[in-house]
Amino acid sequence: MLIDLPDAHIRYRPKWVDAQRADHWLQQLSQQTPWTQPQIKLYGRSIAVPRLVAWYGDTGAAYRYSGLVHDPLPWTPLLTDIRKRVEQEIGEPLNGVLLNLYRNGQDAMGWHSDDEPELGAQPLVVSLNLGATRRFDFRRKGASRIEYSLELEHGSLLVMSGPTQHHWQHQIARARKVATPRINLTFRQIISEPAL
Ligand SMILES: O=C(O)CCC(=O)C(=O)O
Ligand SMILES: [Mn+2]
Repeated sequence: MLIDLPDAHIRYRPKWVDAQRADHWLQQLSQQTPWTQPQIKLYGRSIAVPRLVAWYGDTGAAYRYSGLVHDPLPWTPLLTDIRKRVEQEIGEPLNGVLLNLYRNGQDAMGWHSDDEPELGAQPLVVSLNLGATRRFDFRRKGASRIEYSLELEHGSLLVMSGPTQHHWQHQIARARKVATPRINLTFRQIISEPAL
């Protein structure tokens, strides 16, 4: 299903994997991932981001998030398998994946675009959703009104490409009623080393 937003290219595929496989991946990734909680500096203070993360990728695919450059963990057999399936689906290579664990509805991700220079001029971001359904919002850069929202379901795939990151921001807002975890895997293609 194509999401009809101007200046964007966004595709959403509910049930990209069946529930049984999605359950298995969620359980395996919850257990085997060395989750960390990065601290960001805000007005001179250190604040823990409200979620846990892990960055995997090819050697050299260093990625900057939360203001820090992260060296990749080496691909595991499971992540290699998922990566192959995702690459087959979209027909493009992907050399890194950011795993986000939202432990419950208190965990969230603020407004941002995935427009770091190392993602190139037209960033391709392919995100796989496992576990709790969470709402994914879009707003135009420079605006505050939410223009579109999607419920990202267990086993679904969201593909953002083309000009999307130039014109739009996205967020996962807090959700008071959500009591179960969600893992999101955002596959990316790191084109160059980040400028240090
Ligand atoms: O959890 C999500 O669906 C969003 C993750 C995200 O936007 C990111 O990792 O850049
Ligand atoms: Mn993002």
